[in-house]
Amino acid sequence: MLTINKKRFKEHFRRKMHNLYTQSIEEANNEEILNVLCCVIKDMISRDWEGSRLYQEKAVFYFSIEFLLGRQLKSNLLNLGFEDTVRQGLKELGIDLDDIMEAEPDPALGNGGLGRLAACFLDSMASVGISGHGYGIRYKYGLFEQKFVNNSQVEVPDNWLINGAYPWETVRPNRAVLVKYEGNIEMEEDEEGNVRVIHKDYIPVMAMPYDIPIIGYRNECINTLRIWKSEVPSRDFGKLSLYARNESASYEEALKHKYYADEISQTLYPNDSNYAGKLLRLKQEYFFVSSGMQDIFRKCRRYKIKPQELPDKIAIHINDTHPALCIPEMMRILLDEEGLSWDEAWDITTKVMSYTNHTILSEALERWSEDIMKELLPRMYMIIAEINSRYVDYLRGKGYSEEKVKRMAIMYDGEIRMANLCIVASYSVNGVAKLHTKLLEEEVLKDFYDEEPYKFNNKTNGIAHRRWLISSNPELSNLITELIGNKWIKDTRNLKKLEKFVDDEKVLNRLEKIKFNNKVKLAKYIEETKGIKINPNSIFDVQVKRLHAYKRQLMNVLHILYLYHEILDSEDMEIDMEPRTFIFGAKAAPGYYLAKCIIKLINCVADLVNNDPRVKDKIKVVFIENYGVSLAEKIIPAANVSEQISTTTKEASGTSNMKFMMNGALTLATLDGANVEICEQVGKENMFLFGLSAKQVLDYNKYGGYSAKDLYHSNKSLARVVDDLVNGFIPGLGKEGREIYDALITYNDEYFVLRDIDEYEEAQQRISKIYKDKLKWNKMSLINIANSGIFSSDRTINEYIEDIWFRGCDENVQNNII
Ligand code: 26V
Repeated sequence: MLTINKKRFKEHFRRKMHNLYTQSIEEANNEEILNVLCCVIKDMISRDWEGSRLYQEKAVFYFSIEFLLGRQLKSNLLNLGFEDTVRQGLKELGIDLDDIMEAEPDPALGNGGLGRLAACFLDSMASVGISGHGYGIRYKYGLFEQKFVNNSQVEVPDNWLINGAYPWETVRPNRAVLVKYEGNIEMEEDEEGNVRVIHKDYIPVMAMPYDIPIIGYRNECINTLRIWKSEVPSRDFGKLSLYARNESASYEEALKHKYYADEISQTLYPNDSNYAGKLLRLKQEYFFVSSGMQDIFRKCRRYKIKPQELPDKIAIHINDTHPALCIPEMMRILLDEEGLSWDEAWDITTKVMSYTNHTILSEALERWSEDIMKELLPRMYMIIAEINSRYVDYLRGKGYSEEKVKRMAIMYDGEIRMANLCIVASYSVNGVAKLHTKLLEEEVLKDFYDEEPYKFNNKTNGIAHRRWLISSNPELSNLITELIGNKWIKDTRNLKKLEKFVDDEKVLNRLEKIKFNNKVKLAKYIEETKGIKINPNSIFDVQVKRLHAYKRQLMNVLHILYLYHEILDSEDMEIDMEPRTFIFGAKAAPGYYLAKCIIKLINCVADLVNNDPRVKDKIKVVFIENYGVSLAEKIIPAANVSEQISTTTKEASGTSNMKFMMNGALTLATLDGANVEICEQVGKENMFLFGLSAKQVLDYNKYGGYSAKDLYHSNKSLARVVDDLVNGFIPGLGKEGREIYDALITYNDEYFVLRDIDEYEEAQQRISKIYKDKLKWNKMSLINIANSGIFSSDRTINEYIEDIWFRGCDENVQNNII
């Protein structure tokens, strides 16, 4: 076990400050102190980090175009067990650790759920002690910073790198690799008659790896997240100098080449639902896939692992379809570099790849145009075309109708369907919650499930409880340890032991006090940043997640308008309700106009309600700017109500639902995604459910029969809030109101907001009623915490290890079908 000694730590710190900055500690600013502290910690872990890289039983490589890490200092100190000593040591040097923690940048290299899940998985892989590493992109600009100007979202670039660097990273120039774009593929025959594939006249881009240590919880396991930066090849790459395609290229061409290379890792695409088919995005996908695959093969060659041994030695995980090119890239290396036959290469590749699907929204499915693929990545195109042709032959050989062959083909109508490629080439395909997996099997991917049912499995998502409970809610975490001991930290199933305190009023009161303290802290933050005073005794009702029509922030805000009318209508403007604070946090994709209109609506409603004295502070509405990991850590521990109100079937899993539950919030939800499993854990009496069932939604979608207009005409209070969107009732809301009105009424309310809103309102009333009975509320809260253990990502990762990565492929897959 790594240990730390305060005296030596202080000496090390002082020395490092001098070495890096030739200055004393007193002269340093917080950023410099942070940098020195990170260097000291990296020094301390260097031996374990080196050791973890040595070849273990089997290594997992998790490819993801996003890793939404969040700040690392607190979590690293927690996992190392160094926090107290470092805090004390720094204090003696006149430094407050909390100030340094606040100075750390929050790398926002992801959009939302998918990227955050990848980060939780890294944490859990290290903490359960497997050799599991991430491959991704080192975007110069992460997800934009959100500002509100006149109540609308404005995007500001996220310049997260301080002077071009990140304190936790180590650049490894000797591990740089070359990624080849465009050019021509030629076949050449050597003297022995072997055909060799040669890629000519390509554009070379250098991928420079930056390593971030991923520290396991008190177990000496340190894995690596390797993210790649694109650069123009340096002269070290021999012939591949600046003047790539031809040595006599002009200065202008050289500059063009530099722009071409730099652009690739410049920015994260800020979209997480709408597939746009942009060329640069495809360049990004191939960039990190090719670098990662080459890196893996370099490692394997160094350890003298033969290609045939790969399925026993490595597992490659494809996180959504963005890294799908792992499949043809592995084929390329095995065919063109290792000289294997197609059948041998295919056999190995399909025993190594596994794939997770994260959404059933059809607009998010990646389909690349064949023409773009052919032009940009000619060798990838050839290999995909060969996979497709063999697969289509196989399907026809089974006598399937052309309709069915068409649906299942990888290439069709000039497009390459990346999900189909992943399913055909992976030995495992999983969804991220039970309901989602069922929908994949029975609806979205039914043809494939009928064909190879043994490939399909569920892995319900989870969250890193070390970050989302222990480090973000220390008071609650300490109470839990005081009550049931500390075994739950390593195995969260032990949280169940809390149930025996369900009738213990003392414990329940302490739980309430902790929640109250967290609410006071959040209220302070909100007052400081937004100037809005909120009442910590009010119900904190929170919806924080990306803004998307299917997540139905709109239903939440229409309900607030409804309450507002109720207050104004009531006698003496007094209605019998517990005071509420509605808290929102959400970024909209910059090009998603309806989502931006909804942001504006929420902000305008907030102004209206918060500034109307007749409301007498019964309701407050706060939209916290720039929601992200660091803010989530402040907001979630302070929530009483967790809003998980997506249109049933649309939210694959959700993970904030789990974070809220673990922190004692009660869930207001549709039976969508992992909400179903939260319900299985706590029982429907310990949450607030409402809304259409999955079957009802599927039936509406299949057979029609839904009319938003009919609902609007038959329900006066509903019509009133819908009319508010366009009749000037909400000051400052302009054309955005019409846009939302049209989505609801003219375009028939795709996400059934008007269909579910009455039931939602009733569920909200149940909340108000139960909250009055503090004892009952606290009991429910305790039951939620006690049953949240299953949602630790340690559980999820152990399932991936057992059922997928270490088990390898099913014998049915071993006799690969094509
Ligand atoms: C999709 C796309 C589509 C094309 C444009 C760029 C882009 C970028 C990211 C994505 C991924 C969207 C899928 C996603 O984030 N799904 C979320 O995954 C979470 C983790 O499994 C899950 O909890 C959420 O329910 C699901 O929406």
